[in-house]
Amino acid sequence: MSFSIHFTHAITRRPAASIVRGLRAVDTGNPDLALMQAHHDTYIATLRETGATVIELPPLEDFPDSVFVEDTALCLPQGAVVMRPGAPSRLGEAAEMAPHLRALYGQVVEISGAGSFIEGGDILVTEREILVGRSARTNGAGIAELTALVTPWGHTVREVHTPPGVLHFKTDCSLLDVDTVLSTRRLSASGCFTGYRVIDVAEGEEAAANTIRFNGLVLMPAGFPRTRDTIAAAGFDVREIGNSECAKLDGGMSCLSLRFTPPA
Ligand code: CIR
Repeated sequence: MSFSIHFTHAITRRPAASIVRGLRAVDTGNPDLALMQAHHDTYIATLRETGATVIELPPLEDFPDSVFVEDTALCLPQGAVVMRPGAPSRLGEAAEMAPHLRALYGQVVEISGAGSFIEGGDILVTEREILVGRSARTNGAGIAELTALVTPWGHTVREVHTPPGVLHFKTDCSLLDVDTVLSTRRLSASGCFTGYRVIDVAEGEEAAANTIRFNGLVLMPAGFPRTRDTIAAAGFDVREIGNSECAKLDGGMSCLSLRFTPPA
């Protein structure tokens, strides 16, 4: 089984009413909590359809962005790494996630340096390496700490760049199978995916680049028909999930879960 696309577990967190105070690069209006919850329910049901166990954590009103659990940790086969989010309002979310990981993993380590910042949205795990994008949320010290923690576990970390003005590295890319990456052209043009098969999202559908491959399915945001058809034509089993409310907060498919297989 390939650890980068096959998972027995996922962790999600229900959106809180405070989501209306969530961070956003451009204000396009507040998300509708009921609609976001409905989309979230479909997302979880789709993950469960693959046979995975999905642990749904309760909302955290003190952390408006806490539905975006991906940014709090990196889960690998050998252990979990608790992140240090670069957004000050999100820093405390990592400590809220740590006990849930300790319940499942023998090894849970933490990014701890006061000047180290790194968010899970900047990390793409493939079968052969871990790509980490520097961004407004992830700095060199954070990447150095992550590298020191996961190298003994047998992983190779490669630093890459997030396109200017893009929140996270994975806002613009995702893994479709062990050799195939879905990417925006502005990111793939940087050459960071040399050696992978790259499928570019359709022009004007950049927001479709953040998908997840979860067991047999590719979950993608609804509303990007040309990219959907391209992914389906490449042989993937695609599910479209409503993402209109998370998109108002720059969130997408990957942000909404931690995906992993705890050690037996
Ligand atoms: C934030 O700005 O942190 C949230 N509004 C969105 C986080 C999205 N997370 C992700 O891409 N992994």
